[in-house]
Amino acid sequence: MHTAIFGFAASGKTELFRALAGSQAAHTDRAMVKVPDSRLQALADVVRPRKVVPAEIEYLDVPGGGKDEGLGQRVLGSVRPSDCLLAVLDAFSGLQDPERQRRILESDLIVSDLDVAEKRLERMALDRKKGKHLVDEAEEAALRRALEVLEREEPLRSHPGLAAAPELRGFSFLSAKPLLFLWNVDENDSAGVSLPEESGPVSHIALCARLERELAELEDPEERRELLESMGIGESALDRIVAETYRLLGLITFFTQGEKEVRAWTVPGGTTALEAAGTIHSDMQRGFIRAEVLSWQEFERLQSFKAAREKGSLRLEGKEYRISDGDIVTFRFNV
Ligand SMILES: Nc1nc2c(ncn2[C@@H]2O[C@H](COP(=O)(O)OP(=O)(O)O)[C@@H](O)[C@H]2O)c(=O)[nH]1
Ligand SMILES: [Mg+2]
Repeated sequence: MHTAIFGFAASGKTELFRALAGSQAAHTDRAMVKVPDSRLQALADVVRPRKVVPAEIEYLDVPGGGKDEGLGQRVLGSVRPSDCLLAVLDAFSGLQDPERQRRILESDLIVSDLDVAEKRLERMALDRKKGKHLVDEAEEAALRRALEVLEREEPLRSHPGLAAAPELRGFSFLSAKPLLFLWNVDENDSAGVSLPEESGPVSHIALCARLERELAELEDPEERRELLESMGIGESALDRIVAETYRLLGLITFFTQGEKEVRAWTVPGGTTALEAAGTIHSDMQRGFIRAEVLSWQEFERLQSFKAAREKGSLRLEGKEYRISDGDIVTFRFNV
C-alpha cells in the first residue's frame, strides 16, 4: 500500500511525513510505516512468538508543489502510482486560504485526468482509422464515460463503479483514488477550522503537523502520553491517518500466528480465504485445503487457542469464506 503526501510548497508535508515516519524520515522521502494495531500485541502476549510483524504502509513525501499556478506535472506524475492520496493544506500560517488550496488541488487532479483521457481517446481515433480491430471498444466506452464526468469537473471517485472499472485501471486516474485532506492547523488551532462534510472516498482530518512531528520524536512512551494528553487528543496523527486510510480504502486486517511469528496482514474487505492465502504465499493458495478461523471476539473472550479448540470456537472454513476484520487464520495447504 502506497500513500503519497502532496500539496503546495510549505504546507507542512515534510513535517507530516516526519510525524508518520519517525526516525526513518531523516534521510529519505519514502518510508515503510508500521500500522499501529493494539490487537497484534495482545495476540503476541498469548502466543509468545519469536517475532511480531505488523502490517506496513508506504508513505512518500512528494516534494515541490507550486502555489496559485497549481501543482505541476512533476508532482502529479510522482503521485500517480499511489493507492491513496494525502493532501496537506496550510491552515496554520494564515497566508493562504485552505479552502481555496483544496479547490485548486482537486481541480488539478481532475484536469490531469482529463488530459490523460483525451490523449488516449485521440490516439484511439487514429487507430480506428488504421483498422477497427486496433481499438478496444470496452476501453473506449469507459473512457468516454470518464471524460463526461471529468468535463463536469467531478472527480471519478464520486462514481465508484466507473472509478473501479477494469478497463480504466491502467490509467491510474488521480481523481479516482481515495483522498484524505489533512488540514494542517497551528498549535492552538486558533482559527478553529471547520471541516467540510463530504461523502464518498474522500475525508478530512485537522491536526497540527509540527506538534505531531515533535511527538513522534519523543522516545519515551510516558513523555509521549503526557504530550498527547496536553494536546487534548487521545490518538496520534499516525493512529488517526491510518484508521482513516483503512476506512477510505475499505481495508481490513487479519492475523496469522505460530511459534515463529505473529503477523498482521492487510486485505480489502470481502477478501475470500483463498485470496487471503494468496497474499501470504502463492503455494498456500495453490494447495489450499481449508482455513481454521478464530474470530477476534472469541480470542478476546478465551485468550487461548487450546480453549478455543475445546469449546468449538475454532471454525473450519473453505475457499469461499469471507475474512472478517480481526480474524486469526491458520491455512492448511498441501503442495
Ligand atoms: N506553526 C506551524 N508551523 C508549521 C506547521 N507545519 C509546518 N510548519 C512550518 O512550515 C514550514 C514548512 O513546512 P514543511 O513541512 O517543510 O513544508 P513542505 O514544503 O510542505 O514540506 C516549516 O518551517 C515548518 O516548521 C504547523 O503545524 N504549525
Ligand atoms: Mg517538504
